[in-house]
Amino acid sequence: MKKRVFLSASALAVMALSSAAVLAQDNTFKIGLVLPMTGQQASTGRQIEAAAKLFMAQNGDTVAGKKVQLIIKDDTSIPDVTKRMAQELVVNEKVNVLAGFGITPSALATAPIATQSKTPMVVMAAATSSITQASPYIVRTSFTLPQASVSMADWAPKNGIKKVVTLVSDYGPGIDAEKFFKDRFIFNGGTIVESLRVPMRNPDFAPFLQKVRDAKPDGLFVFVPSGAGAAVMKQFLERGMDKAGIKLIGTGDITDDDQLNDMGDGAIGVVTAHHYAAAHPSAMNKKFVEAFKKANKGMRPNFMAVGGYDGMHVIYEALKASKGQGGGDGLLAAMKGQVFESPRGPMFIDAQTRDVVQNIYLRKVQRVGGELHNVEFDVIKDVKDPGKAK
Ligand code: VNL
Repeated sequence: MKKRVFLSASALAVMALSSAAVLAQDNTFKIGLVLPMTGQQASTGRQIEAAAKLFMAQNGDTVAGKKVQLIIKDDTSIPDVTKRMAQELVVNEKVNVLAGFGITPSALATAPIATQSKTPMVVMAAATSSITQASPYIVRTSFTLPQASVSMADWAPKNGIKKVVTLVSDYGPGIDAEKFFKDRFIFNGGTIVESLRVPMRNPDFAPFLQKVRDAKPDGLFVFVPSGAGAAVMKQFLERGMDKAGIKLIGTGDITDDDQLNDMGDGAIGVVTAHHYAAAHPSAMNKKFVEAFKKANKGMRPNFMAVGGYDGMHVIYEALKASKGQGGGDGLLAAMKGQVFESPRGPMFIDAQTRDVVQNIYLRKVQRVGGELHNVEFDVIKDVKDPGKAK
């Protein structure tokens, strides 16, 4: 009799303990942020991490009664590593959301994990059009290369740039940039003289730029991933290509706000199309840039940072709306169709495509208050990903 009482008491104690553990578990909301923190794409990881932390500092870490926990993993931008880390985050950490993804191959490698585990996957950086089609659990807060490239292909021929050589990084986003720029530019009466592709890892731009010089186009359209723009700019200027009358144009990845200020006066006048500039003149963006710089020893936010900041916004709002009910599917449903003001301007997550609809700005590099900036001079409003129409 005594023994039985003892047993049930201890059984009760075990039950109480385990339900306390369950409660603790239920009360945390885990975001697994997989980013390239080292290696060639480290600036992307650094920008997104800083932005995610700023968002949490500004909005608190308790949402819908849950304690939000950010778990950051460095995938060194190797897709197999990204996938393994995402798997560990889902299986061991039981994360509620996967987020980050610096490059397209990393996002594509992880898509099956999101699908199998029904975990929403917020792509904050990678920008190849097809990514959102790789899993119904993917939501994107960055941009797509077709959005920026088509806008550039409409601007260039109206501004005296009729013969163009394209130069892109030889992988997903570069191939999107080349194709969507080319098709629209030709449709608008322009001529593509040559299309060059450079390796994604450790590119040497010199031999390619020599070819461009010899081809004497009106313009050179470039896409390289964030972090590689400064090298292109340096070699373009060293070869005197600007003086030879070749206009450098591209997506905003080449005049990345993370590097632009160190590119020198040679960058002045370069026109690009993109969704975010640190110089975007809105009250919200001014506050964002100021707070970001203050929290990060003067570092200027770039388009990667805004993708991370808005990704956190989408996650927080989804958690509030679903009140943490309904698991991954509940969260995903609450991410679709969100409309809000971002530091970049108005932003909308298309419920059908789960992709971002946003303004694309035409910007020209200018010196403003002693710093080089992408200064917006025109806007194409509410651009859907042109890649989805196909
Ligand atoms: C990608 C696209 C990566 C644009 C980038 O920088 C970028 C990508 C790291 O999809 O891989 O600027």
